[in-house]
Amino acid sequence: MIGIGANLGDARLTVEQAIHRLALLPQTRLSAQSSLFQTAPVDAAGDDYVNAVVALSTELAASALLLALQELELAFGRERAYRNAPRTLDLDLLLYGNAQIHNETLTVPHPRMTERAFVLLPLLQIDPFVVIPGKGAAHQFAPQVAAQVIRKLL
Ligand code: A4P
Ligand code: MG
Repeated sequence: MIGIGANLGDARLTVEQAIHRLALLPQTRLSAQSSLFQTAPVDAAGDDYVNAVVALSTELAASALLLALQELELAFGRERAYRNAPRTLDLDLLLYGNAQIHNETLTVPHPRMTERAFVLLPLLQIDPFVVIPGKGAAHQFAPQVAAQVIRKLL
């Protein structure tokens, strides 16, 4: 499961393009995608974000997938700098099957995912029964993020 966020420029277009690019990764298939959501910034200043979550089926190892995500972030950063209209794209590896990973470059499940409506609600839209390894059913955390502003984009 991949969390996608953007909050500069045409954030919605950025997220849509990012989903398209994720679907084109080698040895990878897009198996589900959430709606797009407009969300108030959490622990950050600035404009609202557009957020989404996608489920990938992939043969890539978690480390290779993280590298691919970082390359995509860079590619979007570069494209935008090139056009002199900077925008950011954040791609987080939220879940990798049932794996629990903790090393210098990667922590999975993503440590902050249960505290954030912009991750939790799109994730639950894809799979209301999804389990976060080490933490249990994701839906149990939903009440804790109920105060965070999140709106489904049509
Ligand atoms: N890293 C470790 N584990 C992971 C993982 N599971 N997925 C390492 C991705 N990266 C992981 O990431 C910094 C380093 O984390 C990477 O080099 C990688 O090795 P980053 O994305 O470059 O750093 P960041 O985004 O500045 O920090 P961070 O902590 O990832 O930020 P967050 O937690 O992702 O928060 N509010 C709304 N409404 N919507 C948002 O999307 N996003 C943020 C960013 C804050 N507030 C937001 C949103
Ligand atoms: Mg991040």
